[in-house]
Amino acid sequence: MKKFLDLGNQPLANSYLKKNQLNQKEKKFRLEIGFNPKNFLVSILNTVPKEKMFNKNYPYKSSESFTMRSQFQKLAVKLKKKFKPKLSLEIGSNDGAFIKNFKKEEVIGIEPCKNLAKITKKKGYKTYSEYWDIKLAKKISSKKKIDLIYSANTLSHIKNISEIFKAINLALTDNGVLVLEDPSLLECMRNLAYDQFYCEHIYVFSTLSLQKTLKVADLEIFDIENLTTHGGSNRYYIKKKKNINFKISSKVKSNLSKEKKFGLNKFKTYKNFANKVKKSKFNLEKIFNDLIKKNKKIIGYGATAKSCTVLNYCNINHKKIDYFYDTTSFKIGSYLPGSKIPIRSYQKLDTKKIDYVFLGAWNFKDEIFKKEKEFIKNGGKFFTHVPFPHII
Ligand code: JHZ
Repeated sequence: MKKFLDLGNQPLANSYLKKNQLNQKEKKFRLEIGFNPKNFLVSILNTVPKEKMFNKNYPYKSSESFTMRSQFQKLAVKLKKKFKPKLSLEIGSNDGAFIKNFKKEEVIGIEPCKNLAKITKKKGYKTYSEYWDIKLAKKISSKKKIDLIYSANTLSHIKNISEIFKAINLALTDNGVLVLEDPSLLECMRNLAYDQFYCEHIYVFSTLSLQKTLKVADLEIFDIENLTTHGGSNRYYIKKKKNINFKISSKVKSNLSKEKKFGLNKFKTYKNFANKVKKSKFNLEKIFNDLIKKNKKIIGYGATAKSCTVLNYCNINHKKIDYFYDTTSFKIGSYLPGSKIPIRSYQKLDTKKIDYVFLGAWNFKDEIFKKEKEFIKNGGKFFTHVPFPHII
């Protein structure tokens, strides 16, 4: 791995602090990012044990956003129509936003975070609260193989990625399909969204890197959809190599050439990105300092895992942002890791109380702006670091 970016000492992104933990020393790790010139994988260099991140206290729920709920619902309808699966499985089923669109006897959830698995189990969905690996794949598919495996924003969180794909190959029927969705490295670089890098995001995949990694597990991409989700994601349709029933779409070739044209196969592209990130930090700090000098009241919107990287990298703490609004019950009343900014229960934005809003959940800008149109109409302002630090 060749290192290209150092985002400093960072706490664990989803380790929100309780009030009584504010004076305790937080565990930090060095967030450095590297590029592997052999298989083009971009990954964080110092990983945190999975049990420290994905456990019974996991705070993120997929169902929190209207955008995500409706996307999962539409996708489930589409996949059922297209592939007619008798048995489906989701790796990282979270609180059930995707699997709830299936009949209970036709879907299995895999969710190692016990607090989330409890939610789907309670609703009657078969859920294994375990980490996905070869052992679990064998256990589940020994009697009946899976026709459709779906995984969104999960496989990029798992270190031993080749084993993960081998386990998928093992569990799938010969005509089975893996649908995989994760942030796109190309969009992350284009948007200068360096906050896609944090402890949980071990990888940010490109088509180039996935193609090479899948090959090791005898799998291959046969179609791709470019999505706007999470600031730009790719949905990959993957099959067994020996399966000739699906034609390889021209989208695969066009995505590969787009990525090559951008230089995702070259180290110097990543060095350029790192230089731009440094400038972005400088300019975001400047926006904060200017607003503070003018005595503006600043709050944050959406206490995301991504925010942890930006806030800690750009030295933004509770002295610069009064509080964050977030709708997630697990997060309310706690404090963002490192920056120690309190998280409050969401209230409609009001220009009588707030001047400027830092958009932590910049990936949900459209949904949030729709909700807050009164605030904007009355002169309230949002600002973000994506694709460059600016007041919107
Ligand atoms: P959101 C998490 O990252 C962690 P985060 C994880 N590693 C990952 O990959 C992605 O999810 C998928 C709040 N919100 O989705 C809810 C409001 O308060 O960008 C969430 O806390 N009001 C698994 O945390 C946060 O913002 C709103 O109107 O970076 C959004 O988090 C909306 C729309 C959201 O993921």
